[in-house]
Amino acid sequence: MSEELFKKMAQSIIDGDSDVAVELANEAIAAGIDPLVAITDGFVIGVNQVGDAFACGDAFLPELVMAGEAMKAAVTTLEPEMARRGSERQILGKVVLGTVEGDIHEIGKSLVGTMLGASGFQVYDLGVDVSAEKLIGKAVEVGANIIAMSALLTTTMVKQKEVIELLEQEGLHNTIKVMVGGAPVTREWVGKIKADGYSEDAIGAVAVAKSIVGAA
Ligand code: B1M
Repeated sequence: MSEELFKKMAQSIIDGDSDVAVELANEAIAAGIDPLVAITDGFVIGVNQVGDAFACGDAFLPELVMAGEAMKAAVTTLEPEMARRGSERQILGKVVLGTVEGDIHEIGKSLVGTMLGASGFQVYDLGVDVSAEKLIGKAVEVGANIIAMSALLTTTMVKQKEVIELLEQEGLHNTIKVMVGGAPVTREWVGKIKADGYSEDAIGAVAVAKSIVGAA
């Protein structure tokens, strides 16, 4: 039964149909399906398909925009349930989160924020297109343990490097650690820019954040 639902979820994103995507997300909650599984086995399959079609010229920007909107609507519907399921309530650390400057992809970043929040981190989500100065300024203001940055474009990944360089220049990298992620980010890149943690997905991001604050 879930398989059928997951297929419909993927199709709702391919169709760019936000109403159907929200309906299916609510159906998953009512059926007791883990919201993260609904995202990864259902909705993400559709958004990846649209992304691949866009990359090879079989889909165009309007389709990408509509798929993104439907994806966002589905994830926003599932987020409260994800947060509700988070069992750990003790504050493990403070995380300042954002998508890097020049980059407006927000869905994966928000998912990482929700998972971190549900796992006991206090998350300050600064949104998308966030400059190095804003990320570092907020981290200093709230006494954050971690700056977490998402980048979805090969052209904006370099901003992750700039944040780390600025932290080092200001002598703050010892106290504020950096986690990075996003589709184009690789382990090789993480090593090159001297980030303190990297994960491929939102679940892994929780484990990485815990290990950074010594709560693993
Ligand atoms: Co854009 N886009 N997009 N897009 N878009 C990509 C990323 C692309 C790969 C599509 C493609 O060509 N195949 C391509 C990038 C190519 C490249 O540089 N390598 C691309 C492009 C080219 C563009 C534009 C330049 C298009 C244009 O205007 N010509 C433009 C750029 C705008 C900008 O940012 N300045 C653009 C715009 C958009 C929309 C606005 C239309 C829309 C975003 C809507 C929104 O976010 N509200 C959009 C979408 C939807 C996509 C795809 C299809 C889907 C992204 C997504 O939401 N995935 C994407 C193709 C793809 O990824 N398959 C694509 C679902 C999400 C759950 O996954 O974000 O990867 P993801 O997050 C994952 C992991 O990466 C990880 O965990 C998450 C959950 O598992 N993760 C972290 C993410 N951040 C993390 C941080 C961590 C740890 C893990 O620690 C800190």
